Amino acid sequence: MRKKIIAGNWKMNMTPSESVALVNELKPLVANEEVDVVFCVPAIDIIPVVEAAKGSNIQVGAENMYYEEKGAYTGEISPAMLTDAGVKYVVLGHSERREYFAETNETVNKKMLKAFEHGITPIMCCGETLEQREQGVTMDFIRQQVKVGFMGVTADQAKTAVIAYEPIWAIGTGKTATTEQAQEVCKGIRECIAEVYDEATAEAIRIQYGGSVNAATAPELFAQPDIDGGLVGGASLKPDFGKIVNYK
Ligand code: G2H
Repeated sequence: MRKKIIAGNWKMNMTPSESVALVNELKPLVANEEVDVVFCVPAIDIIPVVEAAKGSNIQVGAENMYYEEKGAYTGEISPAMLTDAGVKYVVLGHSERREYFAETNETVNKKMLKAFEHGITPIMCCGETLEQREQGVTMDFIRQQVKVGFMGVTADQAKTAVIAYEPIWAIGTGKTATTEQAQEVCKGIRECIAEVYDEATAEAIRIQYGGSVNAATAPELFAQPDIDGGLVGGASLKPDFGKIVNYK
């Protein structure tokens, strides 16, 4: 039985002081030990959020990181900086990073390998554009993202990873994929993992759905056999997130 993982992706929204206020507001609302609860927050918010979340079930994630250990990479954050600050998860390859910051399957792969090396669990995002869906190439595109993203990742590492399926056309648009669409792709991703690794790895890996998840859509989405939780943007900044975490 896979434990559900429900992660907030704050994106570029909270200042450090706002982040502390939000954690304090949400802490009692997300106190559900039956699921893994992760707050993925901007780099500058990590330290105050880790501090504010102490003693709660909230685990803290980053929204990105670099794949080098250290050195002359102005503006970047290393994996060791994240672990030292208390980070357990990192979102990699979000479509916004692919679109605005030139992330490719190859750079995502380098970051995946680094994250595992440092004991950080990656939440690797994948998902198709509306055009790709209409052309019928959704699964081909996603399979490529997954295959390249996991290159060199061992089966034991892959078992601990999280994949977030986020159709680009559903991100921040208020247009959630239908439950059937989300389940179909998450199942396809699991089949891809079974091909690359084996059944045991496919059974263990957790696959989230992301894209305008809210308190109304979460229960049906999370009840699907291949959907192991959600990566939640807009609704993770509101008390609604408590309802999503307690979707049952
Ligand atoms: C998709 C999601 C979180 P939202 O990017 O990663 O954001 O729920 O606002 O669509």
